Amino acid sequence: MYAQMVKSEAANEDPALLAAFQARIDAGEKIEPKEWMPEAYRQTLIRQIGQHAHSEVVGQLPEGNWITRAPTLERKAILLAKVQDEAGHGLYLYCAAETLGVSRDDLTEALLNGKMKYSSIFNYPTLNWADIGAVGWLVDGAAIMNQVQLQKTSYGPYARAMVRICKEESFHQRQGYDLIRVMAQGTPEQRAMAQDALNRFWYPSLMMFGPSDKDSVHSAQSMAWKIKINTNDELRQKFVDQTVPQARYLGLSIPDENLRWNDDKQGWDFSEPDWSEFYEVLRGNGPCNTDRMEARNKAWADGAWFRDGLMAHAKKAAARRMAAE
Ligand code: BYC
Repeated sequence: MYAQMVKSEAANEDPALLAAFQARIDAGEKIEPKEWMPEAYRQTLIRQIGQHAHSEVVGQLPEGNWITRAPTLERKAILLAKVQDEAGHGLYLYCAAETLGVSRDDLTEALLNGKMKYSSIFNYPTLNWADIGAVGWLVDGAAIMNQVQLQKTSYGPYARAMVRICKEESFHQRQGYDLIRVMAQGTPEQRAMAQDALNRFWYPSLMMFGPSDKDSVHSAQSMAWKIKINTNDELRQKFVDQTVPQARYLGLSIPDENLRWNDDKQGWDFSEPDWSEFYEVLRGNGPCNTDRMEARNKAWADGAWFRDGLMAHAKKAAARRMAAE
């Protein structure tokens, strides 16, 4: 339905404007907020940036739950800083989406009423401390693999937001790897926890890149517009190639009996995730979908008085300014 909508809107647009727009994209120019853009380009960006922003905010939930249970003061401070960074990423991304003419409230309401998504990965639980290491190592590792290329995306505000996000994600990935390294080199019980966390987070992390290219609805158009620079499968392959040696260094096993080095492609062959599980999670049937949405709904309801106060203050300040002029 989305693809049909995009096509019918594009059909009403001036072919000369569309061609000039595509020429700018092909020449590697950045598109800025007040410039003409096809409606479908704008809608695609709102969908992707909005989904990305929601992911950053919902992504705080599985980790925030562990701040009070971090085993040392140092780990607590690191986790606190990381979770605060995720909130910041959400804010930069909502700001980037707002430049496309949609309000942050509209985006939040679309998330709460199920019209918008957030990353599938955050519907999996963090059961123990090793999971916090796995989230940093694998989840942030997968996120940064995607986001590095998004620094080159064609929409200026999105590309610029990505620069700072990538710097912070790099710290997030390293702290996760360091945490899991300490556990992998710890007692037999800690080592078993690290392996168990890898076992549970491996396939959900592979799913973060989206469906395989043959099933990806938006990739072709998004790549023609340079919203996406790499396909889902290209990024998934790069992630596997980066992560396998890291796991080996730790003495941990990737839970995939088909994992083999392929000399021809100079990369690893690996098993695809269970795509039926992925689509079930997208339909709202993952282990934590209900909890995550309850937490977001509660936060939105609890914050109503604060949003009302801000609006009342802004109105009074505007009235005072008008009176003074
Ligand atoms: N989860 O045609 P496709 C983080 C949907 S947070 C849910 O390939 P596209 C972090 C897709 O939306 C980082 N849905 O789509 C935070 C589409 O459905 P709709 C999150 C998914 O957009 C806190 C349908 O499947 N990163 O790092 O071309 C703590 C068909 O897919 C997923 C981003 O958001 C998924 N995994 O490509 C720790 C990156 N995959 O909308 C860490 C920005 C696909 O038509 N987003 N779908 O109903 C992207 O790069 C792209 O949107 C994707 C998907 C690669 C994810």
